[in-house]
Amino acid sequence: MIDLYFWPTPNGYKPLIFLEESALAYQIKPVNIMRGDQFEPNFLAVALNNRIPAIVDYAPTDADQPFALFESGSILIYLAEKTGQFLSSDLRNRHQTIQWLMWQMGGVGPMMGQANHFIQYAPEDIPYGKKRYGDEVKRLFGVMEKQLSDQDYLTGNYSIADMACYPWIKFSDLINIQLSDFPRVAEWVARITERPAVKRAYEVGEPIKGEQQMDDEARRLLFGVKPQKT
Ligand SMILES: N[C@@H](CCC(=O)N[C@@H](CS)C(=O)NCC(=O)O)C(=O)O
Repeated sequence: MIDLYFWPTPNGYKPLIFLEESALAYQIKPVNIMRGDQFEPNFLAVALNNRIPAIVDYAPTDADQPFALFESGSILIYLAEKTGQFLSSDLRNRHQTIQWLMWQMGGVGPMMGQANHFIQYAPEDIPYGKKRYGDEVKRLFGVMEKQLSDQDYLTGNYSIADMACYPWIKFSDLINIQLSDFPRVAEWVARITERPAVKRAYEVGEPIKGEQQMDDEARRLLFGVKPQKT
């Protein structure tokens, strides 16, 4: 059994998609990051970095003691190695997949996160931030468009690199990126959206948010922004 510490955000969906794609038994432990659950001692004992996602594997292959991990990329590699799925054993393909996974972890995720922050959440309008991160995201989409020009997935077969990119790339409209400007990326999004396991992941994940909104308390917890006086 694997416990997945989860909130329905792009990083949260990466391991949830893997778990739905594989036959691994798992249960979700919701961590409401808009109410400060990420700072609770029982979560910090699993994920010192106070960020979701994290997992605890109660049946690791090496020993009886449970094994905890945070960082979505490391979780995906761990799950791929545990199951032998979605990460090739061929040396070149394996490392190309890890390369694109790192590209997501170091590029797409942080840059889209910052673009989203300046466009949706910054308490004041900062055109420089919007342009800097928006331009970088467009560059990354262009790179992805080239990589997908002659193949359906980032490194040939559907892999953990695709699982890492998909939950971010699919919300491009929120940061004013037109997917129609990147037709091969748009086809790739549509292809992955149709996967039954991906559909199940969002059916499982979305209801966990319930009525939770991005309110003053969430802004304070996530961005250190003081509530605005009315
Ligand atoms: N590099 C980390 C990023 C994790 C991350 O930023 N998680 C966000 C949700 S997408 C979070 O937990 N935020 C809580 C906070 O900022 O306090 C990963 O890929 O796992």
